Amino acid sequence: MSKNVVTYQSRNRIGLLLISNPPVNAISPAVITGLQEGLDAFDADREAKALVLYCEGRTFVAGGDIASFESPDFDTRPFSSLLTRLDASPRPVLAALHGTALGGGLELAMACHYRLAPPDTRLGMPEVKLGLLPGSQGTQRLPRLAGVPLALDLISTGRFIFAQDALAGGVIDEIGEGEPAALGIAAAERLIAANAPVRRTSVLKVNADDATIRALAEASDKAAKKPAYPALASIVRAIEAAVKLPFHEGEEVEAREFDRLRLTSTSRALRHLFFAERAVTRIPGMSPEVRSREICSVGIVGAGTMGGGIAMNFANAGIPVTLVESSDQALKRGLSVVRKNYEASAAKGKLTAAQVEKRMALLNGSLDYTSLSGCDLVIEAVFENLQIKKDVCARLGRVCKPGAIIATNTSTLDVNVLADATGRPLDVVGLHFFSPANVMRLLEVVRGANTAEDVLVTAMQIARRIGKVPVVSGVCYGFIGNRMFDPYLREMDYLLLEGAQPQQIDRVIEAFGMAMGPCRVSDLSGVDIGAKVVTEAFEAGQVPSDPTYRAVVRKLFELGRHGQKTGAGYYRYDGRTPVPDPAVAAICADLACEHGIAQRSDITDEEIVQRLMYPLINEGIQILREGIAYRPGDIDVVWTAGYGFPDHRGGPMFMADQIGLVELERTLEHYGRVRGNRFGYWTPSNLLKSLAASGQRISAWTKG
Ligand code: 3H9
Repeated sequence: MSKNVVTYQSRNRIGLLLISNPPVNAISPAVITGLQEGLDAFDADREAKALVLYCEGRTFVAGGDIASFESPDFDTRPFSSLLTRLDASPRPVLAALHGTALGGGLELAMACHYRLAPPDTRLGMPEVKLGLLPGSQGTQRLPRLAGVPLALDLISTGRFIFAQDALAGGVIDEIGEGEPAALGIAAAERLIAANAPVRRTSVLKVNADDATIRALAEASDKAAKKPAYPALASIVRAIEAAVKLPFHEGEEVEAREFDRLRLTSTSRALRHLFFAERAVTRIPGMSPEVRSREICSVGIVGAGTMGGGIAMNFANAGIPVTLVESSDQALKRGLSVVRKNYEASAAKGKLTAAQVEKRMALLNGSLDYTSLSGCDLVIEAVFENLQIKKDVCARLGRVCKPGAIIATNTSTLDVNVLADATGRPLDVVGLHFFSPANVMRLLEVVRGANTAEDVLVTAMQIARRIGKVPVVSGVCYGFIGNRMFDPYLREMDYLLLEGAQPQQIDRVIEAFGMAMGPCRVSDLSGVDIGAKVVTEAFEAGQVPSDPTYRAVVRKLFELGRHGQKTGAGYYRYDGRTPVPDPAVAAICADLACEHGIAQRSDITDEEIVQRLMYPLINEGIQILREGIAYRPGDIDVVWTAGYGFPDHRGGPMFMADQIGLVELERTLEHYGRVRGNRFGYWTPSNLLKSLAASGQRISAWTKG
């Protein structure tokens, strides 16, 4: 048997087939071979009256091995044939699940005749999140067991359900407590005693009632609205085949759809992000011996929108938080906003009233810094001003206990300067939360020049504990995300000066796939905030002395058009609805005239995408070169988890390879020629040039 990833043994007339393929028992070629050999052994074992299939370790099979999908000759058919063989077994086969049974794992379980699981087992078909559909009979078996509406729901959303819901939906047969082997053996003994028959999913008929027809029509409509995710339409076609065709013909439809989807850029992009999100916590050069510090309590300075949102993350994870404010009024206001947020979740049925109270009880307000002296981690989330933050950091340096971690939530200031202000820079790290901090998944963990290794490791672990996707950034202006955002916004303003309309730019960028166009984003986050950042960057010499740089945002601010909050910015607002405003075109025309910029009417959709995206990508490549980000995938995670970048494009670095580095360099140089390059905006990064020249890909790049 191959490498013992699968073993067969017989005990008291029951065959036991065990999969041991850590970490998640994914189906690899070795597992398939092992299962085939295990079934051979069961076939030869005439004493055995039933077979129990189960897994070692933390979970049942969590799916096909995603890495193997990259192989040019990957094929689902060997695994499907194995499932056909299991289904056809003349003696009962039981799957004893635990942990998670996902994708190919659930397909394996459904090919068995009986399925049992402890109550905390989670089941699902998450292939759609990889731009795929279940490729080994899942689209044919699940509708037969659970009906089309539930099967469509699970397969097209990829959501997981607990064992109780799986039992109610007909996906499993029994819930039991205990180790998988013991659970399976006990159930097998009962079946043998009752002389229970085999039950083949493949022979079940799919219920083609009105609910089925309605569910298929609705799923088809939804799929048509999301052409960037072709798996949705494939899923409908495969489930329709389950309704209309015999099992094996439906299986062929499914296999063809899987083969096609596997090669799409959407699936490649989503698979890339799956591994990139898991790679982010690996810190190059960090010894596995480095132990994290224990975090049992957290302090937060500042109970404003940011501080309150940050506090919610920790309360949600059951960690007590001390919130410090400078006035009783600010503290009360902050805590009442948090309560309102929780109550809004309760009103939507996402939390019970008891959970709201439990979380609120974990939040303690104080006006006194000394109440932070017992906290293991203290995060400052005060106003973004260097002197204010330095003062707060200095106080924290004095008041926090030895070994406590001090974190700054700055988005633009120098973490090294703030670290020095504490007098104990080893204990300091940047934790850049994104707004709304209780919702956004991304957390930039900023590693200062002196951040201790165990502080960094602890920051990454605590981030995971509160459900964030942490990405390490070095210290630079704007860190990874905002530094790349800068050229994107810069070109937005230039295009407006050149005659593009906000609604045109937003339409094109939203069609590209960004969650929201840059003009709407600017209005939502506040033109005043944007203008302040630009003005400060000018004063600090962080941007070139270009008088036209972000001239539009500065002008709108000057005119009191601060965005949605003042009813006007890049748009005029009818409530929260942006309405195109001719006044903006007039403001831009005046500005263009003032700066001697010729307006034109030939700005194409393609130019908008290239002007906004290509300099952003170029900046990302430069960030890699400088070592601010460890890996190209880290940048992709920052943008997809924090900036609404379309996941089906895999992130800016993945996209660079899709464009082609030679083409990217050529296009940057083209705009440098036609738009002028006095300030170096269009100069390709040296790393881009060298990779393009040597025919390499950016996503395969590692710092040498
Ligand atoms: C499929 O099944 C297609 C079939 O229909 C047809 C073909 C047979 N493959 O997430 P974690 C690794 S498509 C390869 O950090 P957790 C992961 O990279 C598949 N590797 O742990 C990580 O490695 P590392 C459908 C996998 O406890 C380690 O395991 N199934 C796979 O937070 C731990 O992962 C899915 O899409 C895999 N399938 O969460 C399920 N899964 O330590 C995807 C995990 O080197 N997996 N790894 O970074 C998950 O949702 C979560 O991993 C799971 C555990 C919930 C299982």
